[in-house]
Amino acid sequence: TLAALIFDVDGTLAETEEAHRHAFNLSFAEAGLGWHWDRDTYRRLLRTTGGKERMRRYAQETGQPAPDVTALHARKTETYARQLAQGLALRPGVADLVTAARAAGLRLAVATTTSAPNVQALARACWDRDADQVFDVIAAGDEVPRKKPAADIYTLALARLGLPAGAALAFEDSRNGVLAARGAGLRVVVTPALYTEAEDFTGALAVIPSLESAHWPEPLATALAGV
Ligand code: XBP
Ligand code: MG
Repeated sequence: TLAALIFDVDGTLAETEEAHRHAFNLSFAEAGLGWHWDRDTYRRLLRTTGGKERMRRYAQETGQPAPDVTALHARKTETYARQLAQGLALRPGVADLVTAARAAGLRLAVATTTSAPNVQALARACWDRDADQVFDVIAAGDEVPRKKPAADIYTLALARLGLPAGAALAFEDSRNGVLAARGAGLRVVVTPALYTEAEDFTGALAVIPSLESAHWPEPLATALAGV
């Protein structure tokens, strides 16, 4: 039976990647780096998960010395939080799914590549609550050495939940996320996002346009029936 839901953040709970992209670009401009990531460039760069890893990868690709990634990323994280504080919408169905899961006694977790402060910024913007009031378990960013598509962040979330993979269901928007969840032995439901809609989601339990209840696959529909 289903005891917990584990959510990816970026692209799954909300369409956050444009806010990330703008925050990266602002930090590059402030540093006088001469870098600018347009949408096509960013789509390609998203294959490298993690903001710091993405910046290092871009320097490598373009044959430039790596900048001070730690400082750039700290500024990027501040800028991102300020942007989210101005408003962010959850994707359709997310708020109701979280409410229904709570009512059904399911536990809620996050397994994300994004930095922990970004999870907090999203929870404040979308739920007006602290992230740890919305989610029982948060596994984020640099808590694991290997980011998605490695399974580590999902394995960590499961360990913190104290549950085997068979008792949980993961929610993702990307191929890297599907690979990570599957690597941890989880079933995974995919809601493709703006930057990931053309990706290959082989291995997913279901690929649905949104998390609205009309689309809920088994075992979710049964677990939440009648709440
Ligand atoms: C999302 C990411 C993140 C964000 C930026 O992947 O790759 O790196 O773009 O976050 P997923 P940070 O949704 O698969 O977790 O800059 O904080 O790393
Ligand atoms: Mg994602």
